[in-house]
Amino acid sequence: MATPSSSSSSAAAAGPSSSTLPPVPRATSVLVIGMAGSGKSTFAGALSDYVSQQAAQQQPAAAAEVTEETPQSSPAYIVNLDPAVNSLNYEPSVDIRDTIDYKRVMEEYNLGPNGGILTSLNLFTTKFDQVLGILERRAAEVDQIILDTPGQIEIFTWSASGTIITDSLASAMPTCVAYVVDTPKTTAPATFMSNMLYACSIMYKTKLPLILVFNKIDMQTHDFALEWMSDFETFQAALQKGNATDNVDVAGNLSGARKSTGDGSGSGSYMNSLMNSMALVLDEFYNNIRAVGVSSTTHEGMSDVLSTISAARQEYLTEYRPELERLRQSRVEKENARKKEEVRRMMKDLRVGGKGGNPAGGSGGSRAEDEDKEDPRVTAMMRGEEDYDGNGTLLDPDEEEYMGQGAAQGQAGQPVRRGPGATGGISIDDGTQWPPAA
Ligand SMILES: Nc1nc2c(ncn2[C@@H]2O[C@H](COP(=O)(O)OP(=O)(O)O)[C@@H](O)[C@H]2O)c(=O)[nH]1
Ligand SMILES: [Mg+2]
Repeated sequence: MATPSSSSSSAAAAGPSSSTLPPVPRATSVLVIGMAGSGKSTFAGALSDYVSQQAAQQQPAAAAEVTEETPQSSPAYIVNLDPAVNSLNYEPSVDIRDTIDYKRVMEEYNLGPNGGILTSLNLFTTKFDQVLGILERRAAEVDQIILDTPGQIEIFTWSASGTIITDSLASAMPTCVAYVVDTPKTTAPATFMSNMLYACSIMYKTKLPLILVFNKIDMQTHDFALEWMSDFETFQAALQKGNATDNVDVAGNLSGARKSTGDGSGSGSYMNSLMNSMALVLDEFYNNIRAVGVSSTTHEGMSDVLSTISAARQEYLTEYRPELERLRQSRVEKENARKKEEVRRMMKDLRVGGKGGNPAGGSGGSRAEDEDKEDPRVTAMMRGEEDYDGNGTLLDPDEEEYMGQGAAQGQAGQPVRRGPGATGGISIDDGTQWPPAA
């Protein structure tokens, strides 16, 4: 299992200076995702408070005096993406509820609660470019941009709007996912496994660094979870003690509640053998994942969360961003090649006189042969070379004069008179010539 590290971002990790991506900003954005009631909003507020407290403590007294006159930027910026939440324990900087009235969406579109959240999120996503503009500006001033997502986890993770929000955020700044787990409700192997599978699928879908945040450790220590993740046999032992849906005790030492049903009866059940196999599959995931325990109410473990976000930022810079850069580069190259090919085809279709393709003058070569030859004038134009001496003026072919580069009787780039006696012509695609030969 990856452990928290306090490494910070470096310019070198940000990639080459010829990057097609915007420069790496100061902020790291943290997408807070998790099941309903796991404590996402409480965690988002607590993280913001903690970051602010840390910043205030680190600020020297002299600097504090200056800030009384000139307001300093806040070290965290929170975005609420849950349209259905009633009250929040923090003051969001951007709130989806300011733009979208979730209840009206439900009424207007005749939807239930889940459909209402999904449609609200879709409507909000149509404005997300504006939100992203704000976040990009803020990213230069704050350390963290925290995004609190709707309780219905699948609405955010598997909807088009969730994907658009995640991808556009991740291409604008270092981004990681904080997957919040309700630790007291995860002590049964089955619920633990279900949470891990969810986290795993989110990690592979977003391809972003993921942090497992075991929340509410003031109620239940997360040691059992760390043990299950690091040692497959302890998870197997927990399964042997009873049904996969039974909880371990509050101390997390696998005796107590689970032991009371532990006559070995659970070990042979379908559920238990499924859990066993799943745990083996997830072994690789556990090796690449960062896990921290935190209490969003007491702030216990918050410093670990911060250092883990730092490590996740580093991972983004060394793994996600270069891949993003590569994809963007290849898209640009493909687009350039497509444009080049289009120009080449267009010039072939509009070939005007000249040695290679003068239909009226007759070159002696076949049309197929001509097509294989690259027209040096087209190549020159696309490269912007000096030897292209057209003046760039587009002339209406119906006008008396048009630009006939290399026309049989004209010099390259010289206007050629069309009409009786003109030898230039425009070859059109079906092999006929215009104007038709007399
Ligand atoms: N004891 C304890 N309760 C918490 C903690 N974090 C959240 N809660 C409670 O869990 C409930 C759900 O929290 P909320 O943030 O609304 O969850 P969300 O639906 O995931 O956003 C609330 O009653 C919170 O007070 C924590 O760390 N410790
Ligand atoms: Mg919430």
